Amino acid sequence: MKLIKLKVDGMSCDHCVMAVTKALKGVPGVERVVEVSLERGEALVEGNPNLDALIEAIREEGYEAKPADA
Ligand SMILES: [Cu+2]
Repeated sequence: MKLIKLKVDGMSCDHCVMAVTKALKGVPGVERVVEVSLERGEALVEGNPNLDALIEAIREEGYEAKPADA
């Protein structure tokens, strides 16, 4: 189990936050979506998901994502 932080670009309202949260919850290996922050443009996920799968799930909702430390 680990924490994974992503930078998420393009979120502009609470609906975006909900869409990203729901997308992340649907990725295999995600135990918990700790936080999706509109203000910081970040998402924090706990579990053992594939990083590319997380990014792809966010892209499918129409937002851009990358690892926060990249
Ligand atoms: Cu929105």
